[in-house]
Amino acid sequence: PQTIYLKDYTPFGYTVEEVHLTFDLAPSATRVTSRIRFAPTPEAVDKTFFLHGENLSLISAKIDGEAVKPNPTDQGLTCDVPNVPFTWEAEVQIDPAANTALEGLYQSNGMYCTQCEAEGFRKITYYPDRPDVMSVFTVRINGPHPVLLSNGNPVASGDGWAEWHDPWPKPAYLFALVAGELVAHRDTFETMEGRKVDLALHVRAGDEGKCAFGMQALKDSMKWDEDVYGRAYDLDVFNIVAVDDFNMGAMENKGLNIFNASAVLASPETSTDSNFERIEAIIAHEYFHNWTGNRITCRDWFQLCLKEGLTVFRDSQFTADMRSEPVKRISDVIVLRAHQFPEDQGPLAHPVRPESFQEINNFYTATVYEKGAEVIRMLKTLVGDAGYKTALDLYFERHDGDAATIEDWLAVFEEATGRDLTQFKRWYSQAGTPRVAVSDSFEDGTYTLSFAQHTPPSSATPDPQAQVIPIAVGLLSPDGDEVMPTQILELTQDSQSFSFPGLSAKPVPSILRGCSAPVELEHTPDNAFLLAHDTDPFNRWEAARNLAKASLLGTITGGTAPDGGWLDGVAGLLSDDTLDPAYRGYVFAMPGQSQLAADLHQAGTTPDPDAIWAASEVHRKALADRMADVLPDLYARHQVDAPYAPDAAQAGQRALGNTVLSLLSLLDGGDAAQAQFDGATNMTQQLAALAYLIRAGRGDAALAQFEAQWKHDRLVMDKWFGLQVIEADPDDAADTAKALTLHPDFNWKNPNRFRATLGTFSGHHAGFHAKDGSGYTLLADWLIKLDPVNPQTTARMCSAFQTWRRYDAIRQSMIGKELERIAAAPNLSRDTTEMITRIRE
Ligand code: B3K
Ligand code: ZN
Repeated sequence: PQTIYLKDYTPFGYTVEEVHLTFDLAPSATRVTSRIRFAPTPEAVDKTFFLHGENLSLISAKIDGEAVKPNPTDQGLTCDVPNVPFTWEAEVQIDPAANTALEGLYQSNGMYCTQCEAEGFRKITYYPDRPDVMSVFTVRINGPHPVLLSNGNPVASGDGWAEWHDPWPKPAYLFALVAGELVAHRDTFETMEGRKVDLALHVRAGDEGKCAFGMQALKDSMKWDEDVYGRAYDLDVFNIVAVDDFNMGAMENKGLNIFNASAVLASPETSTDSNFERIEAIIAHEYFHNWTGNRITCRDWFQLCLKEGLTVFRDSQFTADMRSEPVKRISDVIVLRAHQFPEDQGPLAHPVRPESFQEINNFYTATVYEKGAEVIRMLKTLVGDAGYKTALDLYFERHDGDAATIEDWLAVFEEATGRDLTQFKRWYSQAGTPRVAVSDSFEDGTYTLSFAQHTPPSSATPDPQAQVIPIAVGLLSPDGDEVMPTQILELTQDSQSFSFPGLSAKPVPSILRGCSAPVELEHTPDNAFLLAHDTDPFNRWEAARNLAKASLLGTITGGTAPDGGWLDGVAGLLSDDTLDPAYRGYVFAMPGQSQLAADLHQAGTTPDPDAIWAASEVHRKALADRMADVLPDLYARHQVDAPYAPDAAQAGQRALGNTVLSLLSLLDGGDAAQAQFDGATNMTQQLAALAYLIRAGRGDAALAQFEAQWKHDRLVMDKWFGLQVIEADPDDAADTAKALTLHPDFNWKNPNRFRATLGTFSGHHAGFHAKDGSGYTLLADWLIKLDPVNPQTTARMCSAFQTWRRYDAIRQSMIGKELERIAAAPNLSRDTTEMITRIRE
């Protein structure tokens, strides 16, 4: 496959003045007619008229009404064209029914929908399918479907047809079309500019009862973007469509967002509190793209973080405002460490702005999204809230309507704040997680903190240079009072010291408060002290986590018993009713098993997945024993009597209640869990209870009952598939997953069901890494089977193997063989080929 480089960027030699598309829908023979007005750019260096096109049958092509014969190339066509503005017309035929890759125009349960980002529009018609080509689209859809939707505003419609016009110039990746038998949940919103917007959520009949929450989340997002960023919506309608078959969460097509049903449909009976929170965040994310992504888009796909990092940052601010800021920060950092750090520290490492790729779909990564958001968070910390606001206003003012770059983004910050961001830009160009070593001293009333930064070299960044690292630090006196509130120290050198005079005793530092930078600290803080006294909720949680980690690592490597300091500290916090229940739930949560494997590897020890599993179990049990007396009361006090609401307050109660129930279940053999299962009136209670029953070895009856109750509901059945896998014992996990793939409802072509089963399995650390290699073989078998059908979902799941070099020689050799077997599969997709090649490097 061909490698594309950032340095090779050249503009297209033509502008597209307008685009008219007509769709005559038919499952296996849809006709797409395009009429596109092109004008050569006088200053263009490259005058080649090249249009992308993939899997298209060209029926006819004309220029200014005259038939032409274009020259096919392997990725599209070229054609001789006049050196003045001209009209290109083409008719192509495509086969949506055969499109299992779910990219371009495809069918999902009889309904037509599209997914064009990143390069799917070329599967719909011939077009310069690149984000820097922006144009105004008018679309006519002919088809016997009650609902016919495209981008922009409705122009006119009749029986069997509809016409849409989108006045905002957009790149082709934001094109969307939906046709089908759908029912609408409607509402309206009035913008701060006084524009009345008709909102609709289109779903399959039967799902009407799952729309209200998503609609509210949309209205909250629209209001929030006005209040916080001053950005109003800009069309007469905003449509959201839920589809069952979708490769990711959702897509921000202009005026017509398309959502994986799992990312929008919610009801108390079928969705957990975490589902509700995730749905709210994804609706916000896609809505926020209207300004950060659509009005200002990316010049080329290397700039993906320009829209994704910023939009993730914006949706995290939104969630923090809607719910709890510290809890949101903690959960974001858990995700960052679990997904982005391993990527940044393994063979898939790449900068936030990559410099080359073979298949761009492989770069919708935790690095581009989550580290991309962290970089913006640091930028805001460094320039301050006011500086950030001025810079963002300038960004919107200057670049509205543009296809922009990271250089453009940083330039507005430099101009708005006067700050030189030359060194800061390394966050966009260097791969790897910086490591920061900390030491300190105290003399004559002056406390000195010294930092040394070091980023391990990688093939993506062989020679990393010092980064600008904002380190939020507070100081506590030995008796636990805060003697210095949070200050931001800017670490810019390889090593650097900061002094704090005028102290009467050596203070206890609280470092990297709020996780102020995506780095790893090399530092042994006084965790028990910080757990008791830190004023920063993030670092207090971090202290509990550090204690748990040290205790677990002690058990894994030295067989020591769970640390009494950790047990006391956590038990104390769990019972402290002055603290937010959701926060307490997080304080209890222990580091994940693959996180422990990463820590062991970092410390130079080969991780043993079975030992990690066993130590985690021992710790859970020790905590349950330690708290045995208080658990029943704690459980009773965190039951919600009020009618179900998916808000943060109730969700926090249930989260803590369920945490307590998980401990109780280790002591009562699952009786309390059975009672909760039997009496559950919402999915949060039902699913948690089911999990603990499975763990207690008495899940069979409940699983059967759950299946009978929810057979008709795909999204709930995804949970049923996933839960059995994730709650299986390590030696059963592969067999459980395998047995589920034989279940009549295992539709492997549906990405949600495939991920619920095989994706969940690859996240079962000890099960996936079972000694006999059965887990590796199972996953490889299924990836080989899925690749010809759906390359994108296959390629994404290959990352389960990215940490393979951490493990022992026998496991490495077993994984190596599976990777080789995947690589050797005939006609392996470009997507999977690139992933496997990079992982094997
Ligand atoms: N922009 C889309 C992701 C498209 C992924 C293409 N493989 C969703 C989002 O980030 O909002
Ligand atoms: Zn996005």
